[in-house]
Amino acid sequence: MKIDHVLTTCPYCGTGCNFYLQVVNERLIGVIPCKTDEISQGRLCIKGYNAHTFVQHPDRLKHPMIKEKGKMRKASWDEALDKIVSEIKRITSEHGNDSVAVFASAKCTTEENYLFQKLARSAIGTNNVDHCARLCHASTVAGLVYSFGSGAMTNSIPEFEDANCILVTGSNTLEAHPLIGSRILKAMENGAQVIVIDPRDTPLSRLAQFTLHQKPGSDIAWINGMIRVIIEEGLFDKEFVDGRTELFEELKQVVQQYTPEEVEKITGIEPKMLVDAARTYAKADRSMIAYAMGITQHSNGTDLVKSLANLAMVTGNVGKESTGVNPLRGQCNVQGACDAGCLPDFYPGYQKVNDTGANKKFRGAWKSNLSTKVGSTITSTMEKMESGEIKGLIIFGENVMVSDPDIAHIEKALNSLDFFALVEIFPSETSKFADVILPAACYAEKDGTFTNTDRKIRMLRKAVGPPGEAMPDWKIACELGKKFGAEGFDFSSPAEIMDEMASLAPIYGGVSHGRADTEVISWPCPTKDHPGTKVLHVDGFKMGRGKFAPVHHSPPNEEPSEEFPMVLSTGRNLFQFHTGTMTRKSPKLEQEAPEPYVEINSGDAKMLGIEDGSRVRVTSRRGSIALVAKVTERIIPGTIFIPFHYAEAAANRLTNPAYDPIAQIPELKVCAARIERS
Ligand SMILES: Nc1nc2c(c(=O)[nH]1)N[C@H]1C(S)=C(S)[C@@H](COP(=O)(O)OP(=O)(O)OC[C@H]3O[C@@H](n4cnc5c(=O)[nH]c(N)nc54)[C@H](O)[C@@H]3O)O[C@H]1N2
Ligand SMILES: Nc1nc2c(c(=O)[nH]1)N[C@H]1C(S)=C(S)[C@@H](COP(=O)(O)OP(=O)(O)OC[C@H]3O[C@@H](n4cnc5c(=O)[nH]c(N)nc54)[C@H](O)[C@@H]3O)O[C@H]1N2
Ligand code: SF4
Ligand SMILES: [Mo]
Repeated sequence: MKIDHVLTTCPYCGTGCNFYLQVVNERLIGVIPCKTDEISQGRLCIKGYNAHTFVQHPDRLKHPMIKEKGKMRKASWDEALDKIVSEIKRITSEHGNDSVAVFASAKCTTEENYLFQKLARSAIGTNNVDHCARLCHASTVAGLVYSFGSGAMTNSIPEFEDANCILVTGSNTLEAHPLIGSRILKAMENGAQVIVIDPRDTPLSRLAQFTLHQKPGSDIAWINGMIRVIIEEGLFDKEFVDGRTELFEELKQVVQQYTPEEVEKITGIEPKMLVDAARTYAKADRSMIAYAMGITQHSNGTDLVKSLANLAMVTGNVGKESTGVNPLRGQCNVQGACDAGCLPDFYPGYQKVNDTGANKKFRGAWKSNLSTKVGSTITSTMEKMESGEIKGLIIFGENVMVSDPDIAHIEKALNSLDFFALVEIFPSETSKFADVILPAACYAEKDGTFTNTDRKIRMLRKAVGPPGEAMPDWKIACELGKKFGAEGFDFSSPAEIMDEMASLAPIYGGVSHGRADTEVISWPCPTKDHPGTKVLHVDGFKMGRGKFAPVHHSPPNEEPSEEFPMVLSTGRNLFQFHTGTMTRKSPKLEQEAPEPYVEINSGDAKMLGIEDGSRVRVTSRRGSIALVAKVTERIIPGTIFIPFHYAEAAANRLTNPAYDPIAQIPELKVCAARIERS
């Protein structure tokens, strides 16, 4: 019996580890780490080691299906694709092109995402294309584009090891990006000071030299407070501030009122701890900031991101190795889906849809009349579905009935649609609402690329064939494009699709499968002989000077009240991934974290008569769920935490759909709730 080893990329987090899939007779039997991979260095986390287990699960979708009289029946590919095209055409001819929306997928390859947005823009005629980045790092893209001119991670994963100081906030790095977390531990071994600022204890905060706990939603106050200390004590980088930035005086004015005592009132952080942390960050030669959802998922998420950029610029920690502002991107290919233009305001390579030059360029290339009207985000699409303005929806690989805030509202929105098509690998909570379901090939069954959080192009290589009649998403998008009658959907391989994207998106100009097969390239990579770019903004910012943002603290949209006295935060655990369609089919992962739970501080639990392991009910203004209590010291009094992985007690029944006005990212990290014994 022959065992094949196929080198590919992990389908879970944005770290982008490579590993070998082991194949015997078309069966996947295991995962082997890859020692020569620059990112994973021969190690993996438990999700990576189990990434083969869901692929050949019997529940995989195997045939196209059409809903008839409320029941799903098998259909041929032709029939199902024709149905989608005729229904979408009917809707657009009656209500205009913007009455349809497409959700792309950060689980699909960059090549596939390139085709999803091309399908929306060129074949259907709308910029209504978006994906889960909206719920994730939309505020990073908006905030860092304002501050630096580019929304991506400024530095690279290996550089963590050489930093002298690492400030981690709103990132549970060892559980959500374990192989980045282990680089931070390595940095500590090398002598780096690590500062973790998080409302909960995380595995990393327990090891860090500095652990500060703030009230959820209070971050701008401590960031402004630190900047004030740094300026007052002359610890700022005058040369960098004078030479490379603007609006410093305005920033200086705004931070004045954030004295350590004032910051304590807002955040609960002790003045001495704040001052010590500020000094440590500012005095280190090379300080890195890493952050994730604890910063971005707020109704002022864009201001929060800008605020972290202020802190880095004031100390000159941008444009050098082992410094910078480093948003840890979440999904395996959320970076690539953004780069490929699955955003309502950008063509591939962050070229604005309402820029006449860019519009002309893409019209010429795609031979199609493209709209210059900025499209609708996921957040506003849900509202427009409910009001009847958007009537047709195609989703490629998202599970909105578990992942989007205020599920009762999502349910109403999906029920209001005239037509809904879903491309998936498994039946999901969302698939119950679909009129047509198409079966897709998953990561192990196709070629293509993911772009990881530090902008590296990572190859996916087909290890096994897809189940039943399932097809890779890129082929599905090509078939749909052709049936819509659009030009430019005649691709015979993902490599060809990447060539087209590279010819239109300058940041990918030098990227090809030929190169990515043997080299590790980070974009921007404008030409075939360009080596790629590890550190951004070395010689300057895209728009000239880096821009400080004088921003003030503002409270979350919903604050505790008598009826809802607790602050509810939501997030992740190590073993499960998102809505669990994949990890909950992996026996080892499911065994470790099998059921929904809520973390509550031991003092609060005692007061409420709640014991560890007892059944409780958590209720917010939008819904109520029953689950098990985990009594812990890990969380600060007055707050509770629920992982959003479990459909049977979905945290998003409770969450607040209020969103950031600029990025339209919902406030998934704070809402008011009540917890009681059930
Ligand atoms: N195991 C696992 N790994 C994953 C994922 C998964 O589902 N499971 N998902 C991937 C994806 S898409 C993403 S986006 C990343 C997310 O990765 P993370 O953002 O690290 O994960 P979260 O659990 O959402 O939240 C991070 C931290 O924010 C803290 N926090 C809550 N409120 C606040 C606040 O107001 N301020 C601050 N500063 N912190 C706060 C929480 O206590 C938590 O420690 O993980 C990726 N990796
Ligand atoms: N309360 C709360 N809610 C949150 C968050 C939070 O912290 N708290 N975090 C938010 C964040 S950061 C994110 S990124 C979102 C994630 O939200 P989603 O993207 O909706 O979550 P996933 O479960 O990753 O959904 C991906 C779907 O794609 C399918 N899939 C996998 N591979 C393929 C493929 O190759 N092709 C196709 N067509 N389908 C495929 C999977 O089966 C799965 O159903 O959730 C958000 N929701
Ligand atoms: S760290 Fe992320 S990419 Fe690496 S093995 Fe774990 S889940 Fe996969
Ligand atoms: Mo995410």
